[in-house]
Amino acid sequence: MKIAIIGAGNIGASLANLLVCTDFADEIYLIDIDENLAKAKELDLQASAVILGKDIKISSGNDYAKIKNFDICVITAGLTRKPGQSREDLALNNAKIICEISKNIAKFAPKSVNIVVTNPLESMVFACYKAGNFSKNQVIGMAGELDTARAKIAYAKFHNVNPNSLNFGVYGAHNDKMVLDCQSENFDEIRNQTIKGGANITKLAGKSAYLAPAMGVLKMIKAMIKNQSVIACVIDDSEIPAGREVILNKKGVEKVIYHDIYEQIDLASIKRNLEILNLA
Ligand code: TXD
Repeated sequence: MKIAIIGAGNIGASLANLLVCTDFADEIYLIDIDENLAKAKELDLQASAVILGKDIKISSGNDYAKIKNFDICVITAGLTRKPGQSREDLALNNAKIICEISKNIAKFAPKSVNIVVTNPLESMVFACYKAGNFSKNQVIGMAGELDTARAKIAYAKFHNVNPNSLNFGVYGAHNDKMVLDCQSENFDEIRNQTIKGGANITKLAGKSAYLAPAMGVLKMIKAMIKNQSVIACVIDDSEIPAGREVILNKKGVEKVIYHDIYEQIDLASIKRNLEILNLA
């Protein structure tokens, strides 16, 4: 697979390094507005690949013509939350960035599957879909896998079980309205810890989480290749993006798997955020 990573910052570079460890990518192209940063990551990753003896073509720049007919574009470009900022505070600036990037992708890689990571997630997924004029199955957002992992960790602590033995998901929006599909006498605390998972890291490190987000994207790429299910932000017939369980294939979303809990997703608030950005 030929994979472009647009935004060679923390998540983008971490993802690229994960791709070097696996066999999913034959070629990686890193795009960043900061070309020196992208070049530095390119050089670092090339050494990473040689350490493992992997033949992966890794290059970088700001030239969208280089992603002609790429299979996957991962969009991590944009601004991150500063301590105290909400994801929505980022919306206007990041929407402009995502729209510009999506138009460029549509021009050179119109069939690519686009995995959006930039926050606020649902709005950015929708911005990509609209600006690039992509079909619904071509645009997916990564956050549900991360929120689910955080919820499982919180649940496991309260119930003294292995998080990997748990089998529930977190759906809806990647914000304080997310919907946890689990039952517990400690539900409110578990929900609260899940919601605060990102902000805690930002408070400690002064920058947002990036290792687990990159792993979430890797899981999606693996699911595309192996036809597996993941939780992804997708746009359904209601034209509202939200985290749902989906089966992926190399063309993107093969099927949305319905769960009753989706009825609890606050679609109206997601829609309002789209309207504020003039996207709906
Ligand atoms: O679960 C999730 N979806 C998330 C999302 C979890 C954590 C963080 N999440 C969001 O991902 C975060 O709030 C940001 O919106 C993105 C990217 O986070 P990251 O930590 O990777 O940010 P960095 O390190 O600042 O990288 C962003 C890069 C940076 O190098 C900029 O120079 C570049 O984006 N950038 C651009 N590249 C290309 N084109 C344009 N226009 C551009 N603007 C900025």
